Amino acid sequence: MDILVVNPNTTVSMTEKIRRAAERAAAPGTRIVAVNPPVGPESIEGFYDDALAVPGLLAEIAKGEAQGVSAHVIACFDDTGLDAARALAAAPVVGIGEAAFHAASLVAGRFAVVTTLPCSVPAIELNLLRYGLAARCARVRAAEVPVLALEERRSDACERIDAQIAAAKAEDGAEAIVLGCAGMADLAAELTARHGLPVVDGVAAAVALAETLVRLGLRTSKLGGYAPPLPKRRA
Ligand code: 5HY
Repeated sequence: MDILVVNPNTTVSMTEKIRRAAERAAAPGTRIVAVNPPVGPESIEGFYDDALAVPGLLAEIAKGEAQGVSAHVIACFDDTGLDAARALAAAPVVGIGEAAFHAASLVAGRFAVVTTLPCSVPAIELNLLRYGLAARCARVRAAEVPVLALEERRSDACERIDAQIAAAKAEDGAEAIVLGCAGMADLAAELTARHGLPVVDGVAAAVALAETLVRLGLRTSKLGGYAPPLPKRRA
């Protein structure tokens, strides 16, 4: 099967990091096609960037549909444009945030999310409510790390993420951690080992869930909110 993994921001180094994480998670026989739009914000930090990224994301989803991919993954932790993408697509569309929340809920009673900046927290909290999983999340923490700092080797991003994980265990009763940024995808294994609890990367969780949906023969329902967009002039 072919899975299209879309990084909705325009930072190619992040797309490549996401590609590597997706390929590590993919089962034999699954081909990962990782892309990012040529237009839109270089990183998504908060509601404004999130909205700006949607047109470019949807254009990539449309290309994937035309190519007949088996499933789509939206590789931004806000699940940018997820509902619009599901209305556009016949194939399943999985957001890395939603996937990570469900994976964490299957291995822990309570989890905490560690994301980048405070401006990214409300969108994640709203998604938890929307998905019916807010009761399972003890807290959404910000490590005070800009998204693109995760692309710089010398940044203190890892130390800041470590500190938030330690606090989530000590103060929030977190039994698992969800990494709240696609740019953290390469950190899950070492953080799991260092902190002694499941640390979930949404890219891997989304690829695995997308493969499962394809194997179950499940495609996006075309009734109700995910019905195909009505034909009209969209200037
Ligand atoms: C992400 N932003 O996964 C989100 C994380 C965030 O450009 N890729 C981004 O901070 O909202």
